Amino acid sequence: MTVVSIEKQGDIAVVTVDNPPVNALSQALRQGLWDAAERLDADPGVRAVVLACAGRTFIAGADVTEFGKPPVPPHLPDLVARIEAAAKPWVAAIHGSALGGGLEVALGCRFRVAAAEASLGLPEVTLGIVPGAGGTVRTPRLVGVEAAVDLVTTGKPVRAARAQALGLVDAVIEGDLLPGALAFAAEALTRPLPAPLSSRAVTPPEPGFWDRAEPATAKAAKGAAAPLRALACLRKAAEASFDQAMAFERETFLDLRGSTQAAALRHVFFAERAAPRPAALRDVAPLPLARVAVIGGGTMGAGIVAALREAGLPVALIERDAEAVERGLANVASIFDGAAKRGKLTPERAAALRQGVTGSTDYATLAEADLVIEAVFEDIAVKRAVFDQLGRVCRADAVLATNTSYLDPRLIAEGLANPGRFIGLHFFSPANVMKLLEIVPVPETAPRTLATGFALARLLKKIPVQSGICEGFIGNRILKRYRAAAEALVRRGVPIDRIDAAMRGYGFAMGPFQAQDLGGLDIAHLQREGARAAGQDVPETLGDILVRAGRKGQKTGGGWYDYAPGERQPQVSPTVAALLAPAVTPGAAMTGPEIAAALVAEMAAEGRAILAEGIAESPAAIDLVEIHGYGFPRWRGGPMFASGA
Ligand code: T1G
Ligand code: NAD
Repeated sequence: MTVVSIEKQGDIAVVTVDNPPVNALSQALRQGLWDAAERLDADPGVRAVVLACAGRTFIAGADVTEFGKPPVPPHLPDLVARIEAAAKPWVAAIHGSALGGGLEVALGCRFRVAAAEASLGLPEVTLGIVPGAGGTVRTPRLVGVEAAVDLVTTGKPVRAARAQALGLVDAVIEGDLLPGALAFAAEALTRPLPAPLSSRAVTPPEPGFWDRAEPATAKAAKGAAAPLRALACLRKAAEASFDQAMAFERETFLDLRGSTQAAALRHVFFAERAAPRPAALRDVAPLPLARVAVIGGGTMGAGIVAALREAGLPVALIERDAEAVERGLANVASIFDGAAKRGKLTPERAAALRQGVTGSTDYATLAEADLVIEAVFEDIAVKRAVFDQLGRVCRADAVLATNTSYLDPRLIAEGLANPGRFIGLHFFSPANVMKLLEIVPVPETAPRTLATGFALARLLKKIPVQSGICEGFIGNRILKRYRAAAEALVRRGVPIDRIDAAMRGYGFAMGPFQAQDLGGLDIAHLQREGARAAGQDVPETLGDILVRAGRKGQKTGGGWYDYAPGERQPQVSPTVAALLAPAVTPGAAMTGPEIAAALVAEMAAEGRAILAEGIAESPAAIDLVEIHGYGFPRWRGGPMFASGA
């Protein structure tokens, strides 16, 4: 296959890259571009070159699948230098995404123009590396140090309009890109050419800039190594020569490429891209989703409504009585209004989102719904009554989903007519924020219903993971083991705050006890009490002792910690120490890393049991659950990756 083709439009050559799916810079593509530069330099009939891409995007970066392998020439930095040194000016015509090596190739071009929908970025730090082909050296020469630091250390792409404001692109083309780029090239030839980026100087940043940028970058990185290493490259670019900075960037790139963090982040990258489209469902068409409904407007229901609205769907919200309808609508409104207050939404957008929700108590309004998601009380009788009604009013092919956390979906579906339409869709709180969606089919679930669950995840931009049926599904089952293991350490005398600090040190935003204080200890306690009442042998936990003493978490002013009124800062609690003393044998001395290693090993052990039972399909699926549902540090790759599974 020809990945690079050349076509002449008068005295301007168009170099077209066609390397599906995302025009990644494979060896063949690098060679093809190199050869094109040679050929066009030698062609006296060519005065300028437009570099464009076929398919859905400009060059999306280096080929991530080549990262583990020895690099084969032409190396990307040499290719970028070759294009920059071309005798005729190159104009990058960018649509879709110009990311990583793709943007670096564009920086080798003398000009960059972009379609209005295009985005440009250097996401390398999200893969545990730094740009490896001049991104840290040329970017500050084009847009200044401050903007370059922002682009490179966060890895966040920018849209064309913002890119133009920064100076990253020379023009935004409205209408067809290629004719616009050709016109731009023709016009550029009438003026003196700007200097190539490698021969431009870097404007030094304000005094004290680096002293502020270093701690800010370290804080935002939360333990990931690449952002600070990228910052060091940018500093080198600002303080040393172009060649010295290029050498420093290359050295940093090669060093990080082989690192455990980079391997972990690549693992997550591929797992996330594979998750939305499981191979088993490749030939199964999902049900188109236009009319959706949510039953129950509490914490979860309101969050699910918000997520559906943000994806552009009008939503019907059903509650049990008129008062509950009002409360449910108010819950939804407060999500949007809160986002507007924090500046995340304009007030107009918040109003439009609110207006797309219709509240009702009448199931008859659901006759034409394509999808109904139930989020009522976690009570089997209540849920069954809901599905009994849904079964009677909804279309036989409408997808009927439960958001249950712990109930057996098979029992909820019992007696439902056309059970092929039933499925578990387990959202995480807050449902409009958390990326994870556990998809739980019952034995009767039809492939089309399952495919619709995955389609919904894509629509909501969530990461779907299929789970088999067991208590707590994948995520909450591992959470239970993790919490039990943390309690076991407390029983051996490891201080509660030391355990939380160890997990924060590992990269979690919060330790297990802090997190329980935030969410409340009572829900899990009630669940254990329920099991005990049903005759199961559930041993007394330390959490039970605290709840019995009225300590349910922050909402009661104390749980595992004390909280000053109105404060969220946990304080070590002498009361808790006294309450738990009879259950604690002092003595165990563990370092933070030992604590974290022990607890992550417990998560992975539960993960292995889950795999052995066929509940999860792969170790990567479990890693996605932990990263997107429970705050496991992404750069550690998840508990299975971290434990070598
Ligand atoms: N390399 C190899 N395969 C890639 C790839 C890449 N860079 N990017 C995507 N794919 C595959 C992906 O696995 C999937 O495969 C298919 O393409 C479609 O992807 C030297 C070192 C461009 C915005 O980080 O952000 O350059 O499942 O489903 O939703 O400094 O892909 O079909 O088999 O995501 O339309 C920097 C990552 C690399 C870009 C398109 N570049 N990609 O989104 O499709 S580091 C990136 C994306 C670098 C240099 C450094 C997105 C996209 P399959 P998709 P999409
Ligand atoms: P909640 O108590 O905040 O909300 C439940 C809502 O359901 C209430 O507004 C109630 O009025 C309504 N409701 C009760 N019976 C109804 C009926 N017959 N018809 C219509 N509405 C009815 O509870 P929640 O935390 O939102 O949990 C809802 C479901 O989501 C539960 O199954 C729970 O296990 C699950 N879940 C909760 C979380 C979480 O973190 N809270 C996370 C994932 C899943």
